[in-house]
Amino acid sequence: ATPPKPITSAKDPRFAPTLYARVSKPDSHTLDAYVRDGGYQALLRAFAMGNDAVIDEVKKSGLRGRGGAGFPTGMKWSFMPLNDGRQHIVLCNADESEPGSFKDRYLLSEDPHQLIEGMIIAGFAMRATLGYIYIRGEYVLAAQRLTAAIEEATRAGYLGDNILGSGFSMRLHVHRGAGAYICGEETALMNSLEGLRANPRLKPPFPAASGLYGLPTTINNVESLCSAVHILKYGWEWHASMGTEKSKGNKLFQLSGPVRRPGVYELPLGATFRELIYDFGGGPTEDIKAIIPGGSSCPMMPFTDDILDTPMDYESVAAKGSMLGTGGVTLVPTADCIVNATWNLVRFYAHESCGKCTPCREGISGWMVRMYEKLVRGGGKPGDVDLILDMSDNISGKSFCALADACLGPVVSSVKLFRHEYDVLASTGKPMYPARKRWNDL
Ligand code: L3W
Repeated sequence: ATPPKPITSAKDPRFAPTLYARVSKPDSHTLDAYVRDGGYQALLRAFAMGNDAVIDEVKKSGLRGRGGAGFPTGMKWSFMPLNDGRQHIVLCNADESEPGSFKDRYLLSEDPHQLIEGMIIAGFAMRATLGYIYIRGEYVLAAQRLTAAIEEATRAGYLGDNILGSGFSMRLHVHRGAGAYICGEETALMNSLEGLRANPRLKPPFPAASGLYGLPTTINNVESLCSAVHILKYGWEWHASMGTEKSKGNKLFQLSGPVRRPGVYELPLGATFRELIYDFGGGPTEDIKAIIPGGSSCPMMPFTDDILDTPMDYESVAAKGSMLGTGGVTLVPTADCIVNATWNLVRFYAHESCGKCTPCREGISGWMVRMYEKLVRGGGKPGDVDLILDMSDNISGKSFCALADACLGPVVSSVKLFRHEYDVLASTGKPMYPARKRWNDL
């Protein structure tokens, strides 16, 4: 297939999305429309190339996991054992629950066949004849459309036995979660899928060695699997020609907060925050003091020219002390009390903690959330802010999974950036910026 022109800048007039190309088009979720738009061609190319060549193609493309961690996808696929005689499994993590992240939702509901094609390609590459899509329970329309799309694809011979005469067979199942953020942690997700309580498991062993039901498993984010379709369709060079030296390709960025045009924007990695917020988002509608760059777990950054001109790639955002994460960019208004806004996030993590390990159960769900409540309700005292930092230090790096550290992202960064707001509230009981109704209503 003729590849769309690679995008090297978000301002490039040739801007042509691939992942979101079909979103909002009539009947985009149906098989007929998908095939009409060139769907399942990538799969034919994958079958023609052979399993190992597909893994090689994804490796060379430079694709990195789009669920937040940015781990090289091709390398992850190559961890699967070869010819071990066991059932191999491909798992799709569609439990999108990170505050500020809402990109997978529309991939799932608007273009389910794109994901199905990505999963078959992944399954073929890794000799996995079984796949599960673990989707967050709240995504009802997406789950319905995905289930219908799997049925359609199976009837048309894209799933099931001997797919398109290739000799490769695969079955896919949709599993709906029941509303817990921790189920997005890959090992907790596997426990949940097995019918157990969603407690994370110890790593290593990593899923490729022992995953779902102890079988070799590879788990990828929705966007990663959809990206694989276009890599196979247009070739690794096309993907590698976009982005930066170490962060290749196009990515879905999400923009929320007080901005004229919030939404999901597909841009090359390395586009700047300024391009996303001003050129695409139309600019903020009120004064902004901070940016959360990649979903709520990623430390807040100040709303300065230096940050606005920072390229949105894994390395550049890390160099500024935060993380690109899922690319969920949230603007924090100046007029919002930062302690109250952070408390909102702390309550989220406290509520979503599985309670398995002490630093998270007692630290985040116990001490941290109570400290914030006390401060916001006006009952704090001057030493409380240092106590928050001390507690954070004691929790950091000591929890069983990343959830507690994820909570510390906004906590520690907001204290560092807006210490004066914390100090005023702790010593006077009054916030510098009175809480807006929407926070209090929660
Ligand atoms: C084999 C090794 N495999 C790592 C695999 C590992 C996993 C992937 C990434 O958390 C982050 C978190 C959130 N041999 C391996 C290996 N792997 N070393 O690579 O692993 P890891 O541990 O770096 O991250 P993780 O546990 O997958 C994901 C951040 O993303 N985040 C998340 C947001 C939430 C959503 C959502 O709701 N959709 O994405 C946002 O920033 O804080 O740090 O597969 O097995 N040696």
